[in-house]
This record gives sequence, structure tokens and C-alpha cells, in this order.
Amino acid sequence: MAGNRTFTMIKPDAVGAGNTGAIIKMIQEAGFRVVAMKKTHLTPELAGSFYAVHKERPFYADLCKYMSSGAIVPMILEKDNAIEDFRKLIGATDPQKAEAGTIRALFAKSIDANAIHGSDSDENAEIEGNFFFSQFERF
Ligand code: FUP
Repeated sequence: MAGNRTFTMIKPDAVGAGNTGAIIKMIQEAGFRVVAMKKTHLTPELAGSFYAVHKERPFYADLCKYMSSGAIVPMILEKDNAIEDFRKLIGATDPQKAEAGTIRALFAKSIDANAIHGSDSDENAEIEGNFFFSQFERF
């Protein structure tokens, strides 16, 4: 059964460009409830452990450097069918391929600086949410 929670991060390009508010507005208007949210800044080591699944990929070093280059806004979100609906809302990884009107089509600069993250499974949403938030930070 599909779960009702997902995890997202607004990435340094979008936070730096002042698009945090516009993106949160889109997320809420799409029917997601914010369960947990903060603004933080990863070190390269923390970015490396968050993206450990990608450590063999050619873009891993650049990804860790980029994800620690500025502030991010991680969030846990709630909605029926959260994983699938949220990935539809953000669009394809490469903003050139993202459907018009999606968050990445509107705000992402490139495939690496692509504005926002969305978990790809219930299991990863749980792991990723636990990376940033304690049980006392979820309401
Ligand atoms: P997504 O699930 O859409 O965030 O995409 P992936 O899990 O495949 O990739 C995670 C992150 O790695 C992307 F958000 C950006 C980065 N990436 C690149 O920098 N280059 C690539 O070719 C693919 C991904």
C-alpha cells in the first residue's frame, strides 16, 4: 500500500535565488501538509552520507559539493499517495525534460542544480526524514 508521507529538500540553487516561499506555496496548494521543516546547511561529509546510494556514480563528488554550497530547506510532507504525487509535482530530474508547470520546470537551473529533491519510495522517505528530523520535530 502506498504511504502518505514523503521527504523533500529545497536545494541551494532555489533557496539562494529566493524561491523558497514560492515553492512551499506550490507544495501546499497541491494538497501536501508540512509535517516538519527547517532551514539548514550541510557539510560536504553530511551531503556525502545523505547521497551514499549514489557514491559509485560519476556525478557524486560534484553533487556533494553542490549540496553543501548553500542553505537547504528539508521537509517531511503528508498527503495520500505522497511519493508518486510529489514526484509528479516536481517533474523529471533534468529540468529540460520536466513537464511544464512542475517545480523543476519553473525553478531548476540544470540537472545537478535542480531546485528540489523528492523521495523515490516509502522506505527512502522514512530514511531521509530520519536523517534530518527527530520524532519531536514532526507535527
Ligand atoms: P531524483 O530522484 O529526480 O532526485 O534523481 P536521482 O536520484 O537520479 O539523482 C539525485 C541527484 O543527483 C539529482 F537530484 C541531481 C544529481 N544528478 C546529477 O547531478 N547528474 C545526473 O546525471 C543525475 C543526477
